[in-house]
Amino acid sequence: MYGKRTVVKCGRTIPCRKKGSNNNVVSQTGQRGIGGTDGNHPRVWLRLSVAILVCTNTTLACGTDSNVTSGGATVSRSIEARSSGWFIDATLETGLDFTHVNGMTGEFYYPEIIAPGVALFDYDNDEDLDVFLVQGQPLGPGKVSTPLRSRLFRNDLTFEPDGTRIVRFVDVTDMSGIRTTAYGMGASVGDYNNDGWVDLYVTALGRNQLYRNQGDGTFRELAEHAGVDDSGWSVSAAFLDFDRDGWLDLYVGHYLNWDRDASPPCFAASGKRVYCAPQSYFAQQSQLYHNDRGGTFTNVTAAAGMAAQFGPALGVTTADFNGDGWVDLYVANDGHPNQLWINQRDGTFKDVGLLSGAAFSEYGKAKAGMGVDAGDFDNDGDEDVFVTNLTGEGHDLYVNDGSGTFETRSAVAGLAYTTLPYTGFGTAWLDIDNDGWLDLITVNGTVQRIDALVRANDPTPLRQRKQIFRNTGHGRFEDVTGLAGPVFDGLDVGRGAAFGDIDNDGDTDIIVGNNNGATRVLLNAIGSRNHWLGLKLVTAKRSGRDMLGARVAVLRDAQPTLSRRARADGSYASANDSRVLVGLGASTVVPRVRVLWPDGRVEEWSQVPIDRYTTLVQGSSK
Ligand SMILES: [Ca+2]
Ligand SMILES: [Ca+2]
Ligand SMILES: [Ca+2]
Ligand SMILES: [Ca+2]
Repeated sequence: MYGKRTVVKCGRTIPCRKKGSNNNVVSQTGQRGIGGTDGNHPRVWLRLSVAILVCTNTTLACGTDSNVTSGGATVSRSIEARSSGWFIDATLETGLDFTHVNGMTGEFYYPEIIAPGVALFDYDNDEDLDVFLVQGQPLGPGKVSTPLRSRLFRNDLTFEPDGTRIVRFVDVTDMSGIRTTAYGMGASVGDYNNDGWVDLYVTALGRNQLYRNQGDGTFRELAEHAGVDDSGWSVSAAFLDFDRDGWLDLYVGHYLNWDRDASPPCFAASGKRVYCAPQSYFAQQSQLYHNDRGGTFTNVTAAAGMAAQFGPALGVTTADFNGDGWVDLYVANDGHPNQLWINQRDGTFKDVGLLSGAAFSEYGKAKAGMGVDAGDFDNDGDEDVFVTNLTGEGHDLYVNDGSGTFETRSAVAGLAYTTLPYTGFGTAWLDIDNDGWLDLITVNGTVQRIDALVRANDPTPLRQRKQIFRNTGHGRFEDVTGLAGPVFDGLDVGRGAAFGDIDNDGDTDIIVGNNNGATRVLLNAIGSRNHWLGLKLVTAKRSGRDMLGARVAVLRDAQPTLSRRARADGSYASANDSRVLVGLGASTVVPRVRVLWPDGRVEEWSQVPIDRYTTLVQGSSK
């Protein structure tokens, strides 16, 4: 299934080390916390020794000669040399063999065009990102003969003695106990029971599922027991500790009331059958659940003040937008005003989308709002928002003034007209080239048939290119899609996208979930040419749970402070790498790292090594 191997060799900035060691991953805390000597601790990766062989080559050549083995033959080529652009398509050689089925019947059932999401998470705690891929179901009788299941792929990342990285995904669904049956939409991840093993929440058209990670490679489905077995139709969800009690709560974004048997067909002016617009259906109420600590949740949607105001939610991201230390929530609604739920610090939220300037486009229009992410693109210390929209609308950039008030600068930033031809879904702020400025990627695909593709007898005539925008550092973005490589020239029906460092080489890679098509693995070929800081932020509790929502300030001499956060949410229907990866450009100076923990405490570290991942345990700074 995976005859080829994807390899990335150590480079100027990439420490290499021996096979079997945990490359580029160290614990800053040594004998303390989860990096300590507790022999009973379940984490495999903590027991791995750190044997680092640092490449001494000072040129990029050290990273330009890697090996790809196929069928016993070894082909020498590097990820950089193989790529004429910024990303390579490593789908086949990594073994991520998955094709989404949207269950279409020719009846233009609306849910056909909404999924699938992707999750990147380290379910087995061996310090590499594994992948969960959401599958559809037949939407009409008798159209699909074999059972369709979402799949879990384990990342068996290994390192050759020369530092070569080999990414190989192995389908472990059957042994994992994950057995999805509903029509899958998306996935979100978070360790809801604080045992150090990240859990999985699967959204669906139908009943959602909560898979508790049992720490032995298996999962147990407990949504009903936990009280989060929403039915209806949900797409994006997010774990967030909104009351700062140290337990992750859950927001489940709901989309539309759709009933297959009560959905009249829709037609274009030409008389041709088309997918109905979302305005054909009523929005469904999104849900907020409070974690009761004993493995169960309480629905607090009404108590939190969120019951009355809701739109058709597609994208969800959590961040502290007004800088008061309490996590807030941004919801991208389809055709309705987007919502900015500001945490009132008393268990309630207040939607200030309209007042804050983050609900509409700069021309006062409520757009389609699919993918969303928050990030500090202008390095002024606050969380800015990017939202993807429909073809003809253009995507939106909301720039935060630090207080949670936003100015829409899509056109000025160069993001309005360049995105007009595209229907964007998955997206993220990510520093593709690790120069310290957050760039943007969108994965695209329309929701109505593209005439030119229909005329060409394309079986999936919704396909579009992906786009990359480089942050110039001056409030503007350049469309550099043409530099991104052949995989960015190809057409797909892009929906979910998960962002994370799949090969642990210090740059952000991507898994793209395509509707009714093959999932793609895009490996970053340029980020690790610069220096970087990799942080895993965890609790001091025995479990060492990922501290979603923790904010990091990277303080540099004579350069702007870089503000980032630990998050898994954002994008569209997907879950991202919860580690924090910070691009440092050409600088080899070790910066100071200040962490604002989700409970409000602040700590600072001065000796965090660069060009590798370090675990920072709350309470362990010296
Ligand atoms: Ca793993
Ligand atoms: Ca857990
Ligand atoms: Ca900002
Ligand atoms: Ca990478």
